Amino acid sequence: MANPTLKVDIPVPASKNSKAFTAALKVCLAAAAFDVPLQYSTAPSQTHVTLESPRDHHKQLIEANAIVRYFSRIGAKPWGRAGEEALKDYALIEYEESVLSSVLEKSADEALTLAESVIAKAGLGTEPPSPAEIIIFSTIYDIASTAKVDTHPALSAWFAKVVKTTWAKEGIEKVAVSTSVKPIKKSKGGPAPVVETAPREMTQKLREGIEMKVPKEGEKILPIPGQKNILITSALPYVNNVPHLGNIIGSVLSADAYARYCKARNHNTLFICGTDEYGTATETKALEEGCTPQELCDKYNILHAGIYQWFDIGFDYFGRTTTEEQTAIAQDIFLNLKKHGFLAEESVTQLYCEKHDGFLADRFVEGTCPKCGYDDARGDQCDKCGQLLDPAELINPRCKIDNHTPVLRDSLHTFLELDKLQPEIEAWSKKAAEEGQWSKNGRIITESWLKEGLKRRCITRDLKWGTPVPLPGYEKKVLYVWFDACIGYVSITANYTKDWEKWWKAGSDVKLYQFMGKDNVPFHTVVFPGSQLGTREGEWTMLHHLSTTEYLQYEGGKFSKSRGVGVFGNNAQDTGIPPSVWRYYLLSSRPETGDTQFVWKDFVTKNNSELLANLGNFVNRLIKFVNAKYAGVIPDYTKSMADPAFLPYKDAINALLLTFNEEMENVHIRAGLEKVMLISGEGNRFLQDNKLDNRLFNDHPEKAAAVVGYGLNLIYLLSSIVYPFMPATALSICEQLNAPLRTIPDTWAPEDLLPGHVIGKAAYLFSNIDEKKGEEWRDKYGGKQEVAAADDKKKEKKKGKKAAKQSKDKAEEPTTAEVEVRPTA
Ligand code: B3M
Ligand code: ZN
Repeated sequence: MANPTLKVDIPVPASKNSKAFTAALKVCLAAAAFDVPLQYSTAPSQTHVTLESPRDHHKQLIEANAIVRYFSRIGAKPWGRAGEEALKDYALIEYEESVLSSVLEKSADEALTLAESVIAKAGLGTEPPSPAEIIIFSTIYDIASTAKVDTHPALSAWFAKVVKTTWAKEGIEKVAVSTSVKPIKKSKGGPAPVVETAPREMTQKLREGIEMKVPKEGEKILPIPGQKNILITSALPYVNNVPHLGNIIGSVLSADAYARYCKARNHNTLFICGTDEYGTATETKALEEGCTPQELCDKYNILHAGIYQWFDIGFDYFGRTTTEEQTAIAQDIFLNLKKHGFLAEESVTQLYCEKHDGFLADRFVEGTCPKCGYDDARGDQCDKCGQLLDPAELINPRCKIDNHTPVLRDSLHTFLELDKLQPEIEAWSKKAAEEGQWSKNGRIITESWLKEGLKRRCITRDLKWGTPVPLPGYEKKVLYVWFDACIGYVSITANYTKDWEKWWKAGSDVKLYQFMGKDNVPFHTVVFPGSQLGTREGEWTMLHHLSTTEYLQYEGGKFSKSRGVGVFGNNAQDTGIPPSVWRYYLLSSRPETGDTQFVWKDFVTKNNSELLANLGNFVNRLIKFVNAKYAGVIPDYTKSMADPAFLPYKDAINALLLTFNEEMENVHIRAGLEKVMLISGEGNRFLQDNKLDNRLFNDHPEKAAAVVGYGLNLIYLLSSIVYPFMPATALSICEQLNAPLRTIPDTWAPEDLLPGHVIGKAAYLFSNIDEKKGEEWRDKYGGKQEVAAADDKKKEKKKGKKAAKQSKDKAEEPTTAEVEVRPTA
């Protein structure tokens, strides 16, 4: 797929040993290495590079290293590594930022020595190069090409090799042209300087007022009183998991499609998310990886952000829960709840391991089952007889961590008295579910909790890694992750803007849309709203629309990291299939009303016979025709415009557009996407029926012009309705039309791209995927299917028994190894 051209402003450095030159070099090299089409302009007054990226709501990047990393993901030749490799590379970049650059300012010799030691160790020399390689090369480019480097063998060998690569030659030439600073060594026989040639006058003639609004540089998105202000959140992913496709469609991707829809309607919209970082699971994983919980979170936060960026998820802000704002806001809510009498304290007896000095979560205790005598029963359940257990019942209990015999110990905990809040929660949720059109499963789960009767819930834990409890005597305790987690939305907003209260304490001026998998529902519809109501601060922004999904299954089974089944985070990018195709597949099989399946065969079919055959074909056919026959200039199409033969198409398109907007306003994303493809189908039908070809062009020029004007305007409409689902595709269409991203109208008429407007060159939106490739990927990511099936059966059986005993807790299977706290009887 063609990448849209990005605009970059390059500083005009005084000399090549200046920061401005290094920054410009980094960007030019990265553009060459990863094949990113750039439109360069010079910015003599600035010392940094400015990149405007229409892919992410015209966000501006001014940090050269950030731009290099960005290009490495979005280029036509991406470096595109994730996981360990990406982290290593990132560490190298950090080294360049924090050590190498500052040493260089003081002493060139010392910098060369440092670079020598780094380069000897770093696994550089990939094709395309890694972001770190480009960054380090640029930083030492000046000294390495002027000073004597023979005394640094690794460095000089590497440097000599890099300057000969095509990307380095191209980038160095480019920087010379763009900054007017002569390159240091002109490699013989290298490509001639790339000069920006304008093949044609790219005249734009557009109807006014159709452009999508974008926030100005550095401007924070804030609610505008009296306007439609939309706050969108997607469930905060646990920091210690690598997300799989099911997680991605379950929250972030669905929320992104809706956020992009709102933005394309010019609604004032803020979309936030971040990683959920506290809890035992993080502590345990950090132990496993031999680092501190904070280090673990830092690492995985980057990993998550990278995966979402690849999927073109356009968060306005992606934060995290381990921040000072989180502590301040969570503690404030906690203290307000206490002040108004909604917290109670109780002593709880739990198993405690004196050896490692900690309370034990149920599954961290093992022992002999009191029911059947099996000697390897877990604290919560016996694997042999299937009985649910209380860990205190185990005979000869032992700590799973160190085999020590735990003792019973009392611990004081705080409980949120949801029972007292029930009438208010019930009244609020009835109204909100109705007004906000909650998804069906969201309503059912909430109703079942309320019907059962709300019980007080323990909101403190004996753990280290969490928000401190602001009460004396709780020094060794923290807030329960699930009390904390939803507050994360608020604190993440507070990290985005100091005016966060405008979003969160705005009462009815803000409509809150929340996206999540169904297992997260009660915390968003009962526990968090209950906490908000209990603070007695009446102005809280509360949940308006709840969008929940069922599960996406993988080839008839479940995703499982440990068994290697399913497509996880970076696997998607390893296939080389662009993000838009993944987004299309996932959104068109979004588990909106029931579980759906990821099936490789369908994936290939949808690409080939829907995207390529329908949308791709329509756009490509017409744009090629206009380039070939009209030199890209839109003819005067107005003369035959009133042709009554055209009317039925316009009516059909407008009828579809109306339902499209209705579906999307109600967050029926799958149905919305279906309408997009139907509208594109109308476009194909229109071209077909009107026989746009050489004959028409020669014999009936007026009609041909009308068909062209009509069709191109329909393509422009399509760019806007495609945008929520496939933003990169929308941008490519706009690039080909030489027009900016536009808003989604209520009704459509062919009057936005005007006669005389010049379109750009045609580029393929999609390409065919060989069916054999699909089979290969299925084999590769399928895991050991037989084992998986057997495993699943076993689990199902267990689950059945468990479910019988605690049916109500089903929606709340603890995902982290929390200490389940029960008050003493
Ligand atoms: N981290 C669970 C999950 O990742 C949890 C969501 C929190 S939302 C505030 O599914
Ligand atoms: Zn122990």
